[in-house]
This record gives sequence, C-alpha cells and structure tokens, in this order.
Amino acid sequence: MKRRNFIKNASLTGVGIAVGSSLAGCNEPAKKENESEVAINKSNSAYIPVVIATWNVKQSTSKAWETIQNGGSALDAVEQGCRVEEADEKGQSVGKGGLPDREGHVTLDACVMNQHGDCGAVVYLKDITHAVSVARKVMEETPHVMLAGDGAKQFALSQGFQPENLLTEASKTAWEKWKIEAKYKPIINIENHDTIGMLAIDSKGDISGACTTSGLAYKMAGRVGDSPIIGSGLYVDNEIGACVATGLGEEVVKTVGSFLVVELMRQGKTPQQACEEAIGRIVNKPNSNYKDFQVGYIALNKKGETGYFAIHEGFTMTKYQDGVNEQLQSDFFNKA
Ligand code: SD4
Repeated sequence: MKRRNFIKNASLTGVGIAVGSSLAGCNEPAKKENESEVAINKSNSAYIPVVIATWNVKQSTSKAWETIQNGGSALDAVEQGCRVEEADEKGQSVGKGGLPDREGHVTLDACVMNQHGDCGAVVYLKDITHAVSVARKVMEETPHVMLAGDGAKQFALSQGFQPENLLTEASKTAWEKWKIEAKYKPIINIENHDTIGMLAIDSKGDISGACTTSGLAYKMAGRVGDSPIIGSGLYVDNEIGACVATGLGEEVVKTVGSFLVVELMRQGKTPQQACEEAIGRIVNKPNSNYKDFQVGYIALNKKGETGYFAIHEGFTMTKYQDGVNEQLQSDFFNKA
C-alpha cells in the first residue's frame, strides 16, 4: 500500500498513525532539507502494522506481513515468518541445515513472547525443524515457559511434530572440515544472515516477537545461547515495545540485552537510542573484547517506530512497513 493510501485508509479504519518526525535515527546520513521528511519516514516511521527482523530475510518478513494482512495476529506473523527461515536448508544458522555443535549434533534454541507477556521456549532441541512452533506450543499447551533437550523433543512429538535429520550434507561437510583444526571462533556476520529474530505489531496494535537459531556453530555440546532466553534474546512489553538480539549470545545474556532495550524505551528513549545504549553496555565494559564478536539489536516501540544497531559493520535489519519490504544497513559502534 502506498503511504498516501495508507494514511487515507488508516483514518477511515481508525488505525492509529503517528509519523515520527523528531526521531531520526543516528544511522541516517545527513539529508538535504527538502529530503528529510521522506527519509525519516522511511527509516523511522511510526506506522502499524509493522514487521522487523534481524538480517536479510525478506521472504520471512513478507510471509509475516501477509499473515497480518490476512487477519493474523502479531504472534501468528512472527511464527509464520520464522518458519520460512527454519525450513530453508541453505540457511546454516537456523532450523534444518543449521551448523552443528562440535560433536555433529544440530541443536535448536527458540522462543516466542506475546502481547500478554506470555512466553514459551525450547532449548537444545534436536531433530525438529520448527523450533519456533514448538516454543509457541510450550507457551500455549503447558504450564511451563521452557523445555530442554529430550523433554522438549518428546513434547514436540506428542504435539504431532515430525522428527527429521537436521544435519544436511552441506552442514556435515562444513563440520568435517572444521574438525581438521577444530578452532572455536565465532564468526562476525556469518553469510550476512544469522539467527532470525522477528518483531511485529498487528493491525490491532498488539506486539509479539520470536527468535529461532541453531546457535553458534561448533559450540560445546549442551551450550544454550541467548536466543531462547526471555529478556536476553527477546523481550516484549505490549505497553512499551519489543527487542530481539543476534550475535554472540553469551554477551547478550550478560547484559540481559532485550529487556534492557525495552526498559530504556520505557524511560523515554527511542528504539534507536535504546539499541545504541544497550550495545554501549557491552562494548564499554572495562574488559570487553568486542572487536572479536558481533552483537546486533533491533527494536520497535508501541507507535511502530523502529531502531537497530550493532557492534560491527555488516548487520542488517529487514523491515516491512507501509507496504514496503526493505533491507536496511545498520549503523555500528566499531568505526575505528
Ligand atoms: C547464539 N545469538 O546462540 C545466537 C546465535 C547468533 O550470531 O545470533 N549468532 O548465541
């Protein structure tokens, strides 16, 4: 939908819009005077519905957008969007085809959080492609918020999920090659695509989020990252906004990153300012070796304004808003 039509429709349907004019992200290059409004609206506009996701995942945001357009909730949207990446065997950091731990096992972490503050997560899940949907089932069908390992798998099977071998030939070959030197060094910006974290505001204005990953390649067996940890990899507060993280999970957990971003927005920061401050908490630690790892945050607030920031160059956010599905390059801390 073109912006003008959207505004017209919004005023007819009562969908609220509030175009953010004073909220230009720091990642915006300087604009000529007559360009500024358009540019700001493009990058930091405040329309709903909106879908944002970590990395370059236009097919996923497209699926999420379509889900909302068909009357789905924000939770439906983020689940459906994440499933696209989970099913894509070519993506070696999510779902089927994910790179394994150092023993050759693909283990998945995922979580969801909805507008009521309910959440569900699975950690160290094996043999089930759609970890995000299992996480949703944990939220909806159990009295718990998190299931791990064999218990998570048994639960998934009991809910009708089919077991599959997640280690594709390509990932097996990569693992065998890695074993020759067996050096564990998380790579910054793997294939310009990584863990998928997705946030959405639906047509009613409700916010939900999801995050799904195979975690860091060649991690120790049993390792769990930030992605399924509510408050670290993902946090949603329907009054305020939401945030999701990607990158070196250990560093995100140590600063409870996504909760921090939402709390900073509660204190009045824009999503952009909040993401930047949360990255600051990581890089400004006296002993931080941030040059060796990446962390990126994306966030949105209740109005539909968005923000995104990373430690290093190369992080991207995909945003579907106002009928436009686009990949946006993130600003970053390490300019040296
Ligand atoms: C993790 N945050 O397991 C995830 C993986 C990731 O870049 O995003 N890697 O730590």
